[in-house]
Amino acid sequence: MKLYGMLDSPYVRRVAISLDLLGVTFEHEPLSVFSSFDAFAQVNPVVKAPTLTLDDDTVLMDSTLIIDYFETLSAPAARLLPAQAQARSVALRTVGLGLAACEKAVQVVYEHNLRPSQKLHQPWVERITQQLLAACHELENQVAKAKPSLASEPDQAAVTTAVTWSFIQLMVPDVVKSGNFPILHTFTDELERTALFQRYPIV
Ligand SMILES: N[C@@H](CCC(=O)N[C@@H](CS)C(=O)NCC(=O)O)C(=O)O
Repeated sequence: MKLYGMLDSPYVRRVAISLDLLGVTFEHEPLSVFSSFDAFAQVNPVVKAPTLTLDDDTVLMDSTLIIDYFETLSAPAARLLPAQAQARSVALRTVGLGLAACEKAVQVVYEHNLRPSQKLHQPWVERITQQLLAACHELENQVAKAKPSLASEPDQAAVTTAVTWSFIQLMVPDVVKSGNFPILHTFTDELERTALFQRYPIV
């Protein structure tokens, strides 16, 4: 089983950390969807990171779907999302906010790094920046209220929150200022110090 994609992708990183937590053994191939487009296309013609190839050569993509597959294979007690409906809705809201924040941060990065500056569409930049900041504020409030598990075995809400925040601070620290999000900062700092997170460094 092989996980393709760079760990500076929050989607790849949340899969790697989740699989580790679930006790799944996998190989990691840090292939870039940009600098190794052709090599990536040999594995998955859609060129999306993360891509995960199963032992029977099935090619999976999309972090949530990959994690879902391995959650299904795991014993209920080992799963990273709670089974109980109310606790699950809280965790899913946290994960949803994290993923939305990642998506908007990726759009901001692509807008500035991939599009020629004379073709930048300012109203779109403003829209995605507003959405990114809204997702971060909602996530800050959500983590304050819901306190995803920070124990030695973090849950999916905790993993996605910390991976999201580290990615945002790496890629768009001038847009999302750390000082305005003290809870996310402290929460992530704690998880980034763990051996688990350090096995999958963002850079
Ligand atoms: N919803 C997807 C998003 C994955 C995604 O957009 N990954 C980026 C890398 S961070 C990618 O593949 N970019 C190349 C592209 O979209 O063409 C997931 O959760 O896996």
